[in-house]
Amino acid sequence: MLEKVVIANRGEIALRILRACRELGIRTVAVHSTVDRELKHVRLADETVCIGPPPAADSYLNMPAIISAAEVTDAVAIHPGYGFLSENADFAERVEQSGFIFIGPRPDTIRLMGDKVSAIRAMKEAGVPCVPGSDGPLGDDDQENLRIAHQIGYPIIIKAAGGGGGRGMRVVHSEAALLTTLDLTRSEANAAFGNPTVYMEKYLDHPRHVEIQVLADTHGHAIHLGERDCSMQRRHQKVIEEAPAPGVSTEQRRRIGQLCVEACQRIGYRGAGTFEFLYQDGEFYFIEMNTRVQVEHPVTELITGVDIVREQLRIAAGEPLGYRQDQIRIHGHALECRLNAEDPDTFAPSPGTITQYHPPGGPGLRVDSHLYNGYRVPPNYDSMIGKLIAHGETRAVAIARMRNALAELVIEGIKTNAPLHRRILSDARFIAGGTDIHYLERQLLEAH
Ligand code: MV4
Repeated sequence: MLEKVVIANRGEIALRILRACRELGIRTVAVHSTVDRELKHVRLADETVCIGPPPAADSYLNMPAIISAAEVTDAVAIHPGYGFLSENADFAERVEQSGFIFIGPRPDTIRLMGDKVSAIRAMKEAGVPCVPGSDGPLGDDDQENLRIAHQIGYPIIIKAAGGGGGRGMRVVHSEAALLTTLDLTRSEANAAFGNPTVYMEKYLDHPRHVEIQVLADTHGHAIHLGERDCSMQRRHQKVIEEAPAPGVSTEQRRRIGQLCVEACQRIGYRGAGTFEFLYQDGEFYFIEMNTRVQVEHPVTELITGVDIVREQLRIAAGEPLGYRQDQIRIHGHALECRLNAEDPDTFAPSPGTITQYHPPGGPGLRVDSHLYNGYRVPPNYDSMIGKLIAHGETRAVAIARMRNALAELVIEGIKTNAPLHRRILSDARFIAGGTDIHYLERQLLEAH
């Protein structure tokens, strides 16, 4: 097994990685900014290295500082978590060139998936269903672009190859608006990502966001762990995730999961990954691939019993996957509520000191959080302060357990979005299941 791992992240995911390392007997190095000395995982780590001042650009995004921390502590590997440098191909490359193991896919795979045009091309070639579209980047021939859009049929969506996660896209409803919107999206993409490349897809107007979790080892084995539904979102920030996705049949899961597994084998994927799909009218359409562990990985862990972070560490150590596909079964249903330090009405960040913290408990409940009484939530980073994850034999049981958990939860000293979660968990259409990506913003928040 790996002897010592640098945890190049903070907050709940750093604690999650630390726990997985401990279970495997791996020593841990917590790297942290000056404002993060009091983080729970920093207190628990075997060694700590301060890597810079609070701004992420000077600490958690500072590649030389993180690699130096691995060098001075004699670590063998670096776990990037999610966000920060987790999907930065140049970082993965520098980690490997410095003689360390990057806990994630090969740098070339990260680069392939970072460019959305090359990601879609690779998946299409592997037989994964994609959204009808331009089949590559758009050129600068106006007539040709009008022809492509006409053939796809309006409405269409223009997306930046360098974008992803909702950045750099625009919907076009008619021919009259196509060329100016194309120009605008191109120049915005160039300014934001240093890459003016754009492509076109049919715009799906009421999809759900359904993603498939995969694991692949360095011996050519890959498995999928079923899907998650992440449709409950606001401004591209997921709020609640669940698994399995309401209405997806066992046979449909087997089919789309197998296509993702075959794609992993074809591209020599390594580690944990997520295939993001739009799911509309019973069909899956690939849009992007995430090459990191995701915030919402626990719902998959609860319904499959597979420890995804442990598998990431085992794969990085060169061990074969601990499971064959026929050993993966879906048990019951799981929900995750992301807890943010924010105003539940205005969504403004609400950093500050936690004066009272009483986490919920009971059967089928998991709390992934670095909070404790007296912890100060700094204003410098993402506002997520933890996750409540509920599991039950059925979706109704998981919902009942989550409602109990939200009723028990006490966090004082800062505002949190717990009241928003309580509202969603008692909404009739959420309870019915299968609401689309627009439901929270267009129905639930509007009506309020
Ligand atoms: C789309 C789409 C509709 N049609 N593509 C936004 C995030 C990025 N990952 C892809 N996104 C979308 N792509 C086509 N062809 C609608 C969205 C979209 C969305 C997707 C997933 C989750 C939330 C979303 C919110 C708004 C738009």
